[in-house]
Amino acid sequence: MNFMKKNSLCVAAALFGLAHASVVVAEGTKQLAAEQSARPLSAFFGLDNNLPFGANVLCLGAWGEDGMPVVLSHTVNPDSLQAEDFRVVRLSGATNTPMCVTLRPASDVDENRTVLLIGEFGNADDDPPVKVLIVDDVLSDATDSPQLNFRGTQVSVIPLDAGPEIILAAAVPKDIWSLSGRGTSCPTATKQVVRVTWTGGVRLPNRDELGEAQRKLYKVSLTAADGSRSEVSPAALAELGDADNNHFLCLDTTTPATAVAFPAGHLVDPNGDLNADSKVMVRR
Ligand SMILES: [Ca+2]
Ligand SMILES: [Ca+2]
Ligand SMILES: [Ca+2]
Repeated sequence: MNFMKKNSLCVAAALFGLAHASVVVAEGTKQLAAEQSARPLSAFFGLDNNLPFGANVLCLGAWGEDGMPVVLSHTVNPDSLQAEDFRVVRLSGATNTPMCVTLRPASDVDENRTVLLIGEFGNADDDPPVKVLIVDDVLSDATDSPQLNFRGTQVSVIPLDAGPEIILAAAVPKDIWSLSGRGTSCPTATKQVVRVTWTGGVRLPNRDELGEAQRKLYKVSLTAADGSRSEVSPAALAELGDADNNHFLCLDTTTPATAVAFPAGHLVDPNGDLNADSKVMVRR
């Protein structure tokens, strides 16, 4: 595939946008640059030689392989995604191309930014993976902004024994959260929803789905129009039960959510490692 011509136009448009913004306000430029640069936010060595039998549904032969979710800065066009677009580099410098890549299980509408890499990427105790490179065209799917290409970007690998953390929180438009997806839905009285994306799938240490106690552990910062701040727990959690790395925080207030926090030590990744302390700003 060659998207270069189209992409160079997009880059030109993006540069023009940045130049314009820098004249208007320097701080805004920084924010715009951060928002516009397509890059992997995290690569999480979730399972080493241990993908369950059920993973064969995602990728034939996945049973017993390594699993590494990669969360991207932007949602992507699934048609631009191939295993050959990714290269995993081990500590020794040896490289592997994944056997498969898939947006499943995080494939509900608007979720398509977590790419699960499946294959053999080295072993934790002997030559672990240290870096993921995107070596060919992977394209963002937004229709209201220039198309971005992740080609040429890279990210360090979070080691196997590290716990999961929240890597992204974003406001979800009502026309998205009111759709029924594979997971549970927010109550009808909900006024605002924040999608929280973890570096990998999380469960309770007993493998159950999150419940009331964990709902209360989520802390959402609200910032009113007059600048005053307050903190609440979500009125409900949703997007549960679909085995992906996303949760919906269903809020019963219209005061904009500006940050989300979750304390360390309550949830585990598929390898059984407890979550790290997380606090992230909410993207709009
Ligand atoms: Ca989902
Ligand atoms: Ca391995
Ligand atoms: Ca989910």
